[in-house]
Amino acid sequence: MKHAWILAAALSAFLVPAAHPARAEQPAAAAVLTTGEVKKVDREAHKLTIKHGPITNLRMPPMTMVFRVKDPAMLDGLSPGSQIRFHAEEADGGYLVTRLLKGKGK
Ligand SMILES: [Cu+2]
Repeated sequence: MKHAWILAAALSAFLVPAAHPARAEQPAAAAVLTTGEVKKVDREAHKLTIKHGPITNLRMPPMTMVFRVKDPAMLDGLSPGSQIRFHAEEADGGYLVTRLLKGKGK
């Protein structure tokens, strides 16, 4: 009986810290925002050309490239020269902006 209690205590001490990092990493990756400047807005094709900074979650260096946007409403109020922060993911052999905020941030 005493042995079972010690085993349970040892197990819970081992499991609790191990569960922690996995829980913390998930939302962090989706929250990565990259700064960029809009170069071109294509409302018909739902595409944006962005001169972007390093995209850590995609391991991509700074460059100017075309992204598709998840929601065409993301293009509202954007024009060449707009400063944005965005999150992009790899999708369908291209890159998709899944979140977009206007402005440079702080
Ligand atoms: Cu790029």
